[in-house]
Amino acid sequence: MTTMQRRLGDAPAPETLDPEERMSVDELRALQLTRLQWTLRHAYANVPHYTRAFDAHGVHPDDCRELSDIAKFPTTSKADLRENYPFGMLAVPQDQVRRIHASSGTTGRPTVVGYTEGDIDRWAGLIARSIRAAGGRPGHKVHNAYGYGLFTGGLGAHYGIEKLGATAIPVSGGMTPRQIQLITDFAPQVIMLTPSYMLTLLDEFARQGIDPTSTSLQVGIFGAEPWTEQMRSEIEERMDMHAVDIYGLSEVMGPGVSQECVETKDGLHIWEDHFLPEVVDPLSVGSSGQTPLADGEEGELLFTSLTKEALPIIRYRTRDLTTLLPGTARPSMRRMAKITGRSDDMIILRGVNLFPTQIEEIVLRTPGFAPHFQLELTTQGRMDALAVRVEARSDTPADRRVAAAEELVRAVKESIGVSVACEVVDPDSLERSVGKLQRLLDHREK
Ligand code: DLL
Repeated sequence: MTTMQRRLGDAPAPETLDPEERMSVDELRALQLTRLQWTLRHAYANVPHYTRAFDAHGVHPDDCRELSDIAKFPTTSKADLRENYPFGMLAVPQDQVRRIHASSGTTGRPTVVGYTEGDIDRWAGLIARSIRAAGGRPGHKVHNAYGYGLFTGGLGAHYGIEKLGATAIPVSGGMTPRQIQLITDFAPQVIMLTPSYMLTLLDEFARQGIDPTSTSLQVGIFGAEPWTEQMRSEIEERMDMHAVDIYGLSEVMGPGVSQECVETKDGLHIWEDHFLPEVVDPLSVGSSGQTPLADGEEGELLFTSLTKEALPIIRYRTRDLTTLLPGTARPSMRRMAKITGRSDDMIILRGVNLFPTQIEEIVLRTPGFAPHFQLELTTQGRMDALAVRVEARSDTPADRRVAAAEELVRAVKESIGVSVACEVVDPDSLERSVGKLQRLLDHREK
């Protein structure tokens, strides 16, 4: 089959892949080691924070002789970036920094990241690789509804769309009615946005009386927040398009650290030529002698950048929980399973650990429920209580609402092992997302 005959949803022709995507495991590991040794030396020589942290830990870049030596080095956390606010983590003079991004900073100082010209070029290359893995091709039109600005989603995706040789439609988030008009009029093949904002767009299609399966869209590239297999089915069926996962975080680069391949949809291939992943027991991090977990065990994901000039990052604690798996569609690059959640988002309810994604799975498989729900934690007596507030679909009769609520409570008890309350609310009554959705309301007495 020639490249031209390939449909969206097929694997890209092997000759269109980057050479690194086709490396053998041995070639890739050798490249990683050279790049890791460079990164450690670069960080130690140019960032006072790393000089101090390595010295305090009794390690030196020369101690890295093989990839597993990474475990000897100290981890880096969001707090380290905050303490060095705004530019203390930069490893190059400011006049070499071409762009700044920052996290929203809702819980304190924002974390600031910087990029050299080379960093921006490599980032664009990884987004282009990610879109190609998702099924996008040169010549396609890509509707980019990730927010533009300090958030890495919009501009990060934008430069990669152009680098692929596709056409960027830089819509950003918001102005929802107009998003539908632009999709209808410009006829893009690919859309990039958060999964929760896709649900908002689906509501808007219905409001405008447009059948969402009638659009030109064939692939959606969803990330920036956790989403489940059940959500994939919901979106794929209602939009009649492929839905694949893209992952990344500003401290490590932005979107495009890992990407799911459309032909397998079996987790995200980590672009290991640029990032070295580890999964560790979240409770052991920081203690002495802590070692990475074996591939296949769930824990906290850490990343070390291998090519970043402006902001090299060593063993960054993402707080995201996942499992490392062997490569499939790109055999030498390991995959990460879909993120279960952030350790910060874990709810400990009367001693039982629970993630919002577990509730999402149950909501979406319960007939009568729309995919819109909210979680509210309160204090009742001296105990924490969790209420799941979920919207009924517009065609759900009243008696089905009651039965659906009972089913959800039973399913949560059976699969997670804890009692929750369920309140079914009218269609369109919960707040909608335009970007990352905050599902959890914490109203516990402090
Ligand atoms: O969310 C970068 C991004 C933009 C990724 C667009 C994908 C698409 P931050 O704002 O720094 O960066 O937030 C990073 O978002 O640590 C995860 O907790 C979460 N996250 C990102 N992608 C996924 C995903 C961007 N595919 C934080 N699945 C990360 C689950 C994700 N969580």
